[in-house]
Amino acid sequence: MQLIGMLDSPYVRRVAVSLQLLEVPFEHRAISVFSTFEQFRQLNPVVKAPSLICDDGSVLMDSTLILDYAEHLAGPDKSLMPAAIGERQRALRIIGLALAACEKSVQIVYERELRPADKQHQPWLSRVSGQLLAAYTALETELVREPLALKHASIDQAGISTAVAWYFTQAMLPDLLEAAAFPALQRLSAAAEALPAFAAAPHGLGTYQPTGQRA
Ligand SMILES: N[C@@H](CCC(=O)N[C@@H](CS)C(=O)NCC(=O)O)C(=O)O
Repeated sequence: MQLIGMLDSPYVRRVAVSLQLLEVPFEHRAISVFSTFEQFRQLNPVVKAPSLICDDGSVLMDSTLILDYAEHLAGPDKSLMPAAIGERQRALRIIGLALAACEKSVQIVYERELRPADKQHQPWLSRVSGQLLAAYTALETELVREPLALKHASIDQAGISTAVAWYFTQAMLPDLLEAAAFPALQRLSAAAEALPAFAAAPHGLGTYQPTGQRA
């Protein structure tokens, strides 16, 4: 199967990291929804990243739905989601916060980069920045209350999504949040980025290289 989209998208990156940990083989094609819009449109007319071209040619989109498919392909033994209801509830809360942080970060990036400077709407930026801060404040509180597992064999979807979101925001909007005020998120991010699955799919314009292959 093929994962379509750039690794500077947190949604594409959470899928690329997760597919590795689920041991679902895939080819990554770093096609941009912006600079290579037409090429992307040929693969998925809706032009949403990530898109997953399944082995039968069917095209899935939305990272969470792609991960649902990948989880079922991999089987319950490899799942990145906890089965016990209490742990699952916490994982879902954390993933929801991480996805909200991704969404708010992307909205700010689009507002800053796609809209002409004189058309930027400050009340909207303030609103979205406040929502972003709220999401990361809640994530920090969750991590302080109970740290997430961070080893290759134990990191789960909550850890992956949170680490990917935080790295993305820091990379794209370094002026927006005081990173030192989020020490638990900083620790999680540093540990996650050191894992082979993160290193093989680094944030940026590159292409995922299976571990052991030349980058
Ligand atoms: N909820 C979606 C969000 C995906 C998303 O918004 N991706 C962006 C790239 S970061 C995109 O496709 N942007 C182009 C567009 O929306 O037109 C997911 O989880 O995959």
